[in-house]
Amino acid sequence: MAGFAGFGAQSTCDLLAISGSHSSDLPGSEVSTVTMATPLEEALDVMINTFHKYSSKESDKFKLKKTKLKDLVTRELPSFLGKSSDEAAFQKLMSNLDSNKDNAVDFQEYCVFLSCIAMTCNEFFEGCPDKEPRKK
Ligand SMILES: [Ca+2]
Repeated sequence: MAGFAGFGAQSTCDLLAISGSHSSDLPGSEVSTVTMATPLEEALDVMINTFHKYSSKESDKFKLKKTKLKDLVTRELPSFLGKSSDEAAFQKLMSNLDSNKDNAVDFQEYCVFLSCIAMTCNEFFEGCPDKEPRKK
């Protein structure tokens, strides 16, 4: 992926080479396999790009201030927010995420946030294996 920060084309090729010969059974598919990201790689790309989409509007491009975090959660994670979009609940979320108390959410704190959501979703769906793991 073009926007995959830190993952140059060369290192992506190396990773694919390490992962074995899964493309060899499809003749002529080597080029597309190298350039095409897997769903997980795409998910990571989306995680990174979503952060920068909002952080790039700030004076510090590597942090999300409270208003931008609120924009991100409201627009990108609407099912997480649900109907509890009151200010107090959001202030609590912000204070929980801001582990170093600098009044901003940096990329590391954002990753912890997404990991927590992923773990919560995983625990939720462990109890109902027949359900489609798409919606809460
Ligand atoms: Ca912080």
